[in-house]
Amino acid sequence: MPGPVVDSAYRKNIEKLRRDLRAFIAEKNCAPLMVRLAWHDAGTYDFSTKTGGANGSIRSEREFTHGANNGLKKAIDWCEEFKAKYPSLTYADIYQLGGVVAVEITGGPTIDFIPGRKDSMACTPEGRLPDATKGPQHLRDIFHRMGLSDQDIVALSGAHSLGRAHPERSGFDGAWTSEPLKFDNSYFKELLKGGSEGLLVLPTDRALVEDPKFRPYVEAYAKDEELFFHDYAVSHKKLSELGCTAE
Ligand code: HEM
Ligand code: ASC
Repeated sequence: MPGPVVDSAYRKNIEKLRRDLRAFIAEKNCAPLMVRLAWHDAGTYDFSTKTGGANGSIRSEREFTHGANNGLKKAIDWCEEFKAKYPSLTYADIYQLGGVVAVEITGGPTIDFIPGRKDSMACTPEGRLPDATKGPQHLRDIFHRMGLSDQDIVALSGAHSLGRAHPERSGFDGAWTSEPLKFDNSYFKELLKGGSEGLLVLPTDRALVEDPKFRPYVEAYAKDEELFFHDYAVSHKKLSELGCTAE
């Protein structure tokens, strides 16, 4: 659970921001980028040293210039507008609420959001986020370091239901599904098909169907969208709270 309990004024501003984010994300069609921003702020967490996590540090120039964060400066700048409107809210809460609202308004599950994350400008070393050219062992190295499980890896990868890769950002090109502004279980269905004309499969996506421990989750989520939504909401909440322990 993130940080110390917040007071009622803070909570009220969170609910106002939630509405503002719904309107903003719908108007800009930027749900995918908002989810990626939340994930890249949180995904630097190292369980063993308790460094990184959902702490707003991605706004520091040293961190947003990491290769993995290409393209995210745009979303960081959008969030400055919300920080100016609600100065008491932390960047960490703003980024994570953005990710939660983006999943919700594109048709995905409701993700429980607990406010109270603290901000930091401490930049973690480059290389803590996954490298899309690698395989299952790399995914495990990266996500287990965050304290997340094999099941979390597969469930969270379902976020690639949203958005696309951009050659100028990652070097990859294309969307994972035919409706990249709709959050559903189509990412898993496409994975089991083994790739469709014009759609993207990263090496790390393919790893999920090839690895014998990952694959059963892919099959279950392709078959049962409710199960996927349930597990995704649990895993996304964990991701959104990495490094934010109650005091
Ligand atoms: C986009 C890699 C996990 C959410 C991307 C892109 C890459 C990538 C290469 C394309 C970036 C671009 O060119 O714009 C990976 C790898 C992962 C991973 C290797 C390891 C499992 C996740 C997770 C989430 C996520 C856990 C969220 C929970 C997204 C979203 C986009 C994206 C929403 C689309 C962004 C846009 O359309 O602008 N990812 N990702 N990814 N990723 Fe992941
Ligand atoms: C995204 C993304 C962007 C923006 C743009 C809308 O999800 O990757 O570059 O939103 O499409 O401003």
